[in-house]
Amino acid sequence: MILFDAIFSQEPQDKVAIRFEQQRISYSELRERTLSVARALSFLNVERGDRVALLLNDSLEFVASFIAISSYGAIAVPVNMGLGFEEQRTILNDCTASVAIAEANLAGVLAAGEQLPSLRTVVVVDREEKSTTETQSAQRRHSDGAAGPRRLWSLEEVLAESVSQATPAFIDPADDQPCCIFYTSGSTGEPKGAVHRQADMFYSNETYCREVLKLRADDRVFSSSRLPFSYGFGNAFCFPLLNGCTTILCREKPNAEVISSVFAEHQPTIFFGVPVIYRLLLDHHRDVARLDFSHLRFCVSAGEALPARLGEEIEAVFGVEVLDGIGSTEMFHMWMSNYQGEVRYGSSGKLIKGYEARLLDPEGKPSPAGAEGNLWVKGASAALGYWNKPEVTAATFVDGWVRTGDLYRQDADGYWYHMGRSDDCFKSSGQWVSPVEVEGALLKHAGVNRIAVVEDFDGNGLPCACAFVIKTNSAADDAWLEEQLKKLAREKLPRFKQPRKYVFVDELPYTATGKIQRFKLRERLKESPRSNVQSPMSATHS
Ligand code: 3UK
Repeated sequence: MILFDAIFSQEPQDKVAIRFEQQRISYSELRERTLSVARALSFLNVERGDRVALLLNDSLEFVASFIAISSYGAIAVPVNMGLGFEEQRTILNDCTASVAIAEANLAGVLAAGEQLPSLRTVVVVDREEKSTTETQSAQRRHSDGAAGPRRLWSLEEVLAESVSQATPAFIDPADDQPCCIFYTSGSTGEPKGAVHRQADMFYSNETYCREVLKLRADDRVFSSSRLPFSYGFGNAFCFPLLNGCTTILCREKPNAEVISSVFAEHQPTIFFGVPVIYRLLLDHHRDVARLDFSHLRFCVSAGEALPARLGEEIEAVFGVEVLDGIGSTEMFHMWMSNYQGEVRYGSSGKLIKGYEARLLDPEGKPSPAGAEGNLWVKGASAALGYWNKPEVTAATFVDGWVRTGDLYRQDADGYWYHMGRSDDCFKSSGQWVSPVEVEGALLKHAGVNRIAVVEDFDGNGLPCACAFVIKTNSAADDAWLEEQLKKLAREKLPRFKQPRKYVFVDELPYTATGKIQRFKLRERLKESPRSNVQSPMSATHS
C-alpha cells in the first residue's frame, strides 16, 4: 500500500483534512498539493531512495511534502525545528540529504552554509512577503559567491516551473523499503536516525490507533508535540489522515497561551501532550485564562511518565481521562497504553495487542514475576535500524526484539510501571538530557573541578537536572559559584537541560573502572527532602 492511496482513497474528499490558522484544507486540496510537490521532486531530479530533509514547522507544506516524498519512493527526514543549527546540520550530514525543504528563516544558512557537502538543492517556503525578500537576498548572495551546484528555490517558484512536468508514478514499496528517518538523541546525546517503512505507520494505525484511540469520523485532533517527533507524527499526521479525520496544525511553538488559543479556535476532541505541557496548561487555566475543553473526549500523554497526581488533577479539572502510554522513535509509536474507562494513573497501562514485551535482568535472564527488569519489546512497527550506524543498531535491535533502555515492572493485573531508565539519560520537558553533555558545558568553568549531572524531580514531580559539583578551590563561595554556573548554563544550554539545583560536594562515587555511579547520587536526592525547585516551564516539546 502506498501512503498516498491510503490517505486519498477515502471518501468524502471534500472533508477538512487540516485546520491550519484560518485555513481549512480539504482532502482533495491536500491531494492536489501533494501531486504538485511530487512533480517538483521529479523536476528537481530527486531519485528514489534519496533523502529529502524537512525543516518545516507543522503546516500544510510539511504534510503535502511528506506524503509526496514517501509515495515517490524517496526518504523523508523531518528535522526538529527546536534544535540549534549545529545539530540540524549533523542530521543533514548523517543522512546525506541532497534536498532540503525549509522555512524561510533557514534559507540563508542552508544556501550559504559551510560543511553541508551532500545538500545540492534548498527549497524555501515563503509564508510572508518579508521572508520572500529574505529568500531573494539569500538567493542573490548565493549565486554571487557560491562555487558548488547547490540551488536555492522558493517552493512557489519550483511548483510553477514543474507544473507541466508529468506526475510521477507511485509504485508500491518493497517490504524493506525505507520511507522516512526520525532522529532521536540517545544515551550519548549524538543523534541517531531510526529508519521506518510505510508499513510501520499502518501497523501503529492498526494497533494503537484502532485499539486505544478508537477515532470517530468527526474527531479533530491536536498534538502539542510536533511532526518531526514520531509521537507527534503519529498523533497529528498518521492517525487523523489515515482515518479521514481532521488534524489541527499549529505553526508556532506550542506554549500554554498558544495551545489555549488553538483550543478556543478549533475545539479539539482529542489532545496529545507530554506531562510538562499538561502542568503548564493547568497553571494557565487556573491563573491566566480558562481553557475551552468543552469538546474534548479524552487526552493522551507520552514522552515521559505522567506523574499520578498530575493525571488525577487533569481529570478533575478537564473532566476527561488522560491515557498515559509509552512509545519510542525506534518502535514508531506506542506499544503500551492505558485504555479509556480503565485508566490507572501512575502506570503506562497495558501492552497493546500486536506487541510483545519481556523484562530481563542485567544478565539477560527473564526477571521473576512482579520484579523490575530491562524492558524489551517486539512488534512489526519496529525500525529497520539506525541509519548508517551498524554497531548501535546491532546493540538495540536483537533477534526481532528492541532494547528500550527502560526499567519496568508489571503488576498482577497486567498494568506496567515505568521505573526509570537503565542508562543515565533522562527526559526533562519531554526532551532528552544527556548528563555527559551538561557536564561538558559546565566543566568549562575554571571553578569546577569535577561534576556529575543526574535526574532530579521538581516540586511537581516532573524530571529536571541536578548537578553535583566538586569545586576547584574548596574555599570558593558556594552561592557565588552557583550563580556563575547558572549564567554559563543559560549561555550554553537550552532551558530544559539547565540544572535546577546545584549541590557542592567533596567527593563523587566511582566504580572500579573509573565510571561515575550516578545511581548513587540519584539515591541521595531521593533520600533528601523534595527540593522546591521550579519546573523547566518555558521549554516545551517540539
Ligand atoms: C520514554 C516514557 C515513561 C521511555 C515516543 C510515544 O517518547 C517517545 O519517543 P523517544 O524516542 O523516547 C522513548 C523513551 O521515552 N517514555 C516515552 N513515553 C513514556 N517513559 N512513560 C511514558 N509514557 O524512556 C522511552 O524509551 O523520544 C512516545 C510515541 C512515540 C514516541 N516516539
